[in-house]
Amino acid sequence: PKAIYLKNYQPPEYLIPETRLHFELHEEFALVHATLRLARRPGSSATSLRLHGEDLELLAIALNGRALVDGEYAVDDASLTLTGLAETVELQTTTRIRPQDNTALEGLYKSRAMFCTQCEAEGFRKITYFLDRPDVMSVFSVTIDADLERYPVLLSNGNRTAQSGLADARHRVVWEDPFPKPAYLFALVAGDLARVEDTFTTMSGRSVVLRIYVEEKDLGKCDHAMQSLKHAMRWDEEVYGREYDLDIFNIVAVDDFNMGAMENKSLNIFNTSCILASPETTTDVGFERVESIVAHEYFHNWSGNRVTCRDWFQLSLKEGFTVFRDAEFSADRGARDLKRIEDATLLRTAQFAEDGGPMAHPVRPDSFIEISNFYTLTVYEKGAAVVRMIHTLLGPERFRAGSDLYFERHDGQAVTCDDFVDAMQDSSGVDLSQFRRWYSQAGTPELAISGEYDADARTFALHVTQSCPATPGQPDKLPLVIPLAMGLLGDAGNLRLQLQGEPAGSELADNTHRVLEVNAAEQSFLFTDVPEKPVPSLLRGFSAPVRVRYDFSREDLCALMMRDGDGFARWDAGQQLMVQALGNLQTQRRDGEALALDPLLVDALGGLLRDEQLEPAVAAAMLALPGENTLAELASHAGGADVEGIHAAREHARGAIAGALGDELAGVYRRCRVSEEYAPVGEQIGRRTLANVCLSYLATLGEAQVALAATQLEAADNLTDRLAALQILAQYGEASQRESALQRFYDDWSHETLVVNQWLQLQAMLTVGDSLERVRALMEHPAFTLDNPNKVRAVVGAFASGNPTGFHRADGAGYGFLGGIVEILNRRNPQMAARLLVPLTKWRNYPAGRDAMREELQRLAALPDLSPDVYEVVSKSLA
Ligand code: DPP
Ligand code: ZN
Repeated sequence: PKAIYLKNYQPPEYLIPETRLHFELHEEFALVHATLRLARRPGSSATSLRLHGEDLELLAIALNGRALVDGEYAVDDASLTLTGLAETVELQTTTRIRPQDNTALEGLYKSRAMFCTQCEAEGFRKITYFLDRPDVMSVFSVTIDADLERYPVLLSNGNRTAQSGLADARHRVVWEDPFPKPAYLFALVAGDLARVEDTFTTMSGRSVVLRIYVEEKDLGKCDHAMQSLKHAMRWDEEVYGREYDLDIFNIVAVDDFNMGAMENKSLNIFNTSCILASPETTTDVGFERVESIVAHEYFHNWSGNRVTCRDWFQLSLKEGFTVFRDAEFSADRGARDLKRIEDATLLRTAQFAEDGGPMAHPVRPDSFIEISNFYTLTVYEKGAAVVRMIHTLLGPERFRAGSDLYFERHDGQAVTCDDFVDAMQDSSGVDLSQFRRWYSQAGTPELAISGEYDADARTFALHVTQSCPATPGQPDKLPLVIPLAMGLLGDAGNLRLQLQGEPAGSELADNTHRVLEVNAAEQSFLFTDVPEKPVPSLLRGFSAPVRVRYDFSREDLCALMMRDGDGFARWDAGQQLMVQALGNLQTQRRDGEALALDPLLVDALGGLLRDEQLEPAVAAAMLALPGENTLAELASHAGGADVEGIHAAREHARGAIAGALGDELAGVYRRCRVSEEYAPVGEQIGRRTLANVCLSYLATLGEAQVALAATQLEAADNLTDRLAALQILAQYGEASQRESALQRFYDDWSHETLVVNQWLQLQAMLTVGDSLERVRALMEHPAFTLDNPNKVRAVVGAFASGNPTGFHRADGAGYGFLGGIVEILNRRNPQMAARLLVPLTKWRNYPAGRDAMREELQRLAALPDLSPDVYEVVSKSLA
C-alpha cells in the first residue's frame, strides 16, 4: 500500500455533471446499471480517464450507446480506464456486486434484512465505476427495483418522483436529488421498515416532512430523535441562518454500521445505537448522545453537503466545523460548563494521546495510506477546538459574518480548510495567517506559565513560554496563536483586571475575565493595579487544545476549586489537585509506604458535598476522579504509565474518600434520588449522575453499602440507574451476587439488542477476577457476533481501552488477544480492525508492557494479506 500526499493534489480531468443509477436488488447479488455523463473539465486536455472501482464484476460497457469490446478499455482490481475520449461522452456500465457478502460494511451491504449503504469516504467505488472523490459533484437520479414483500420501502437521496409495480411481485421507485453532490453522500436503503413522521416549518415558512425509519419493534423509540432533529433545525436557523433545502428529510436506523451515523443528502443513515432512545434501553448519556449526533448529521447539510471538501485531506473542514456546531448546540440546550468539561476530558485523554503517539497528524493531514484511518479525534475534536479558537478570537458576531461569507462564497463547491479561514479573515479583517499553523502542525502545544507579583508596584506578571513536542515528520515547530482565557482570583473573589496597555476605564476594565493572545515563543502580560497576590485562573473554558504548566500550590488549587468564577476552571483545578494526590499515592505505593490521601483534597470534596447551592451535575463532575486513561496519558510524559499503580492509587483514593465522607455521601445520595417519573432532562440527569457517583464511592465501604445498589437495581424505572447499580453489584458484590445479578439482567433484557450491548460492555470493563477470561467467555455468548461492529466495540473495544489492568496484564495475554481479533477482522472488516488496534499503538507509554505490545504489532506486521487499513496503523506505530 502506498501513501498519497496533499501536495500532489490534481483536479479531476473529467467531471460528471449527471449520474443515473438503476439498481436491481436480488437475494444473491445486485445489478447496478450506471449512466454517467462525463464532461472534460475546462482547462484539461485529457482524452483518457481512470475511474475508481473495487470488487465489481463488469458485465457490460458502452460509450455513447456503442458497446465496447476488449481492448477498448482496461479493468484492474481498483479501476476502469477509458481512452480516446471526446469532450463529452456518455458512459454506460452494468456491474454485478454482492451486498450479501459485504462484511466490510462499505458500499452497498446487508444489515439484517435490509439493504443499506455507507459510501464515505471511498465506498461508492464498490457500487459502480465512478470518480469517487469529493471534488466531483453530480446530480443523481436513482431507480431501485426490488421484491415488494421483502423490501416495501425503497429510499435514496432527494425526492421520490415515481413508483410502479413490476412483474414477479417486484416494484420500482425512482428518486431524484436536485443538488449536485459527491458520491460519498449517495445513499440507498431497501427494507421492510416502519416509520414515524413529523413536520417542520422552516424560517421561510416551508413545510418539511421528517421521517425516521426503523424496524417495527423500535417504533416507540424514535420520539427523542425526532424532537432532537426539530431542535437542531431551529437552532441552525437561529444561530447560523441556515435553512433546510428540500421538502423531505429521512433518517434510517441500521444495526450493522461502522460509524455512528452518516450525513447522506436528505437520507441520513444511523447506527441504531445513535438514534433509538427510550428510558428502558438508553442511559442519560445515551439520550444526550442521540441528540448531539442527530444534530451533527443534520448540521452537515450545510457544513459538509452544500459546501463540501475538495479532497480528503480537508476532512476537518466539514468535521471540525460540524463538531464545533454540534457542541455549541448541546451547550445551548444543556449546561455549557458540563459540555466543556466532557469535551476537554475527551481531548486531553484521547486526542492528546493520539497527538503524542506514532499516528500523530495535523488537523489537515499531509498524507495517508487509507483515509478511513483519519476519522480521528485530531480531525474531529482538535479540528473543532481550532474552529472554537477562531470563534473566540473573532467574537460571535464576526464569526457569524465569517460563516455567512463562507456559505455564500462556496455554496455548491468542494473547498479547502484555507477557504474556510479565508472567509473568516476576509469578513472580520483579523489576520489569521499565523493562526493557520494549527491546521498544518501536529502535536499538543504546551504553555509553561509563571506568575510574579510585585506588592509595591501592585502588578502581576504572567510569563508565558510556548513549545510543542516533535511529531512524526515534524521535528521543529513554530509558535501558534493561542487564545488563553483567564482571570485572577483574590481572597474575596475574582479581581477586576487592568492589562498594561489597555485603556483605563474601558468597558473591559470592569471585567474579571480576559482572553490573552499568546502568539510568540515567549511573552509576558502585565496586570496593573492588582491589590493582592492573586491565584491565576488559566485556560478557562478550555480556550485552546493545549497543556498548561503552572506551579500551583495545593492551597492555590483548592482556592480555585472552591471559589473561581469560571465553572470549567473550578473543575479543572479540582482535577489537578486529584492528579497530584493520586500521583503521591503511587509514589507511596512504589516506595512501600502506607498510602495516605491528601487531606486537603478530602476537605475540599467534603465542602462540595455540603454545598447545597452547587448544581448536582457540576458537583458530580467535580467529585469524579480523573479516569485511569487520563492518568496514564499524563504519566506517559513522566517515564510511562504504571497501570497497576494507577489503578491501585485510584481505588485507594475512592475508599479513603468514602471512608472520610461516608455520611455526606449517603446524605447526598438520599437527597438526590429522583422520585418523579423518568425524563432525560438536565435537572433530573444532574441529580441521577450525582446520586450514582455517591453510590459508587459508598460501594467501596462494604456489604451494607453494596446493598444500596441492589435496592436501586430493583426499584429503578430507567436504564441509567439500573446499569449504575448493576455495575456496582458486579464490581463490588460477592461472586454469587455478581453472577446472579448479571444473569437476571440478561434474562430481563435479552430481547433488546442495545441493552444487551451495554450489558456486554459493562462486563468487559469489570476488573474483578480474570477479566480476559470473562471477555473470552462473552465472545462465546449467543448475544455476541464478530460481524456486528457495536458488539465488537462493546466487548473487544471496551476491554482494550476501558479495562487497563485487564488489557495490560503482566503476561501480555491481553495484547495477544487483541492482536488475534484484529487478525480475524483484517479482511472481514478492515476499518474496524484498524480502529481496534489503537490501544496497542501506544506501546511506548507503557514501560512494563512495551516489549510484549511491540512484539504483537510485529507479529501482525508480518502477516500476509494485511489490509491497507491495518497495514498503515501497524507500520506507522512501529516506525
Ligand atoms: N458520518 C460521519 C460523521 O458525521 C462521517 N461523516 O462524522
Ligand atoms: Zn461528521
